[in-house]
Amino acid sequence: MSRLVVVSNRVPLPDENGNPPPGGLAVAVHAALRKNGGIWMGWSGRSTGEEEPQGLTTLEQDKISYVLTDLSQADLDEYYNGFANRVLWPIFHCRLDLAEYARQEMAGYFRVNRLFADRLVPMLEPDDVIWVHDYHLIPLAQELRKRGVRNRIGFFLHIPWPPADILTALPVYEIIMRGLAAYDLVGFQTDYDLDNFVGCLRREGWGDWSTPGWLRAFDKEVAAAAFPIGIETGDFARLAAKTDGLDLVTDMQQSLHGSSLIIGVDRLDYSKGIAARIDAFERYLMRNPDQAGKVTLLQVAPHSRSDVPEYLEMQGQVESHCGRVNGAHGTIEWVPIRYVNQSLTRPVLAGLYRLAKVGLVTPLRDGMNLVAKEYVASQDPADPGVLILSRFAGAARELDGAIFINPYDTEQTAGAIGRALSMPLDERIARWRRMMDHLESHDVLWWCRTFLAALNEAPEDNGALTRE
Ligand code: ADQ
Repeated sequence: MSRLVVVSNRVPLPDENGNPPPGGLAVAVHAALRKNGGIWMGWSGRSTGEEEPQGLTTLEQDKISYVLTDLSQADLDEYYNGFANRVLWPIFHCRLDLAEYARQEMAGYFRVNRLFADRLVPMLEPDDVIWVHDYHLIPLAQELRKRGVRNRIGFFLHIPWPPADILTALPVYEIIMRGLAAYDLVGFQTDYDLDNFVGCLRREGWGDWSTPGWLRAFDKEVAAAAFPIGIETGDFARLAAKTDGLDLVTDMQQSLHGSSLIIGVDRLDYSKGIAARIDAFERYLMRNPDQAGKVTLLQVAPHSRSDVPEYLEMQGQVESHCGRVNGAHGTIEWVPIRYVNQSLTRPVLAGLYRLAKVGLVTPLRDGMNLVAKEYVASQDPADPGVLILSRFAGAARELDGAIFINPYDTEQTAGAIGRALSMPLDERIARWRRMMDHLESHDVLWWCRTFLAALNEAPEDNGALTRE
């Protein structure tokens, strides 16, 4: 059986007992790595003042080698904070207004991908299967091919792929497209993302479907499909069912004094639509003055990418929206929005999801959105809450028991909050059951297995044009 080699920007390291850190992706990929042994390579999280940092740490545990490479401060600024998070992230989330393109940062992005390739090549064995994750590392396969690597290489994009009109605003979109076409298998979250990718190929005359599941791209055959990522459904359901004793959840419940809880949980990112969500909640309060004191929104949003200026700006915006709503609608006894930037443990998160009558998941654009799935998996089967879900989250393609909203339509979201809070029990159960059945059969292990099975079926290095 082939060894698995996983490459991602960051590597979720196991604890001292060898347990993977919480998080579906980490758990599933660790399980796959343990099966036949393997390597997980990525950035160490350290940046140094050296121009070419030599630091490479290898940790061995349970048949897995964790290979962690240091980056220079310039690498970090240009590759991570620069091209990945100020160019690719906003463009792939259809926010051209926030994209800050700079040639130097693009050069840093390709330099780090070359560095990853240089460090990976000496560790590879001929039968290894390589799985690269996400937008930070799109050019990696091309770099590996240039170095003579003929192994199967698969890529999974965790974020959306934009329509051609948006992507073509990226000055180097052809290089990015060629980079992706150098893989043997390219996986997207949804069929929409896949269609957008094919649309980009067609628009420029660079390729199209040749047979179902196979694209002809830049005169090379590439397998391409949607592999919607799942969560650890069973674990979330079990955690949520036994959180009664968790102090934080109990305290939260008591502090509500019988009022209904609505929950939002997101990394503090402009793609998540948090400010618009708060506006919609305010709209609901204005339309339903009798609900004052009877409903509370808990918005949990840990800070993220605070080195990127657009994130700092958005943090200020969310804070001011929360302050405005609490000032205008709150009373001495009741704060309408509880806004916290803390990271919570998974048992607490599961308990809070279960406590909440409504899960409010309203991204403006999202590859999948795991919070929507975690909220559903955490519900009490006898008295489940209602998921309100943006039609622009990848999860909307699967969770058909949600109330769908357009997050740009404040009135619609406000109406959905009212509808969710008053939904009869039988309708809540029927909607929840449909979603839970799907999440049980399509959990994160299913996702990992399905992707790797498809990659193993792809013919080895079938590309001639990728090794220019
Ligand atoms: P993210 O943009 O990070 O992921 P999401 O899918 O919602 O978005 O995952 C966030 C994860 O962080 C969830 O597992 C959630 O429980 C956890 N989390 C959020 N806030 C937390 C808090 N305060 N404390 C503890 N945990 C918290 C990217 C893409 C998504 C895609 C995923 C996976 O942007 O679209 O779904 O990758 O492919």
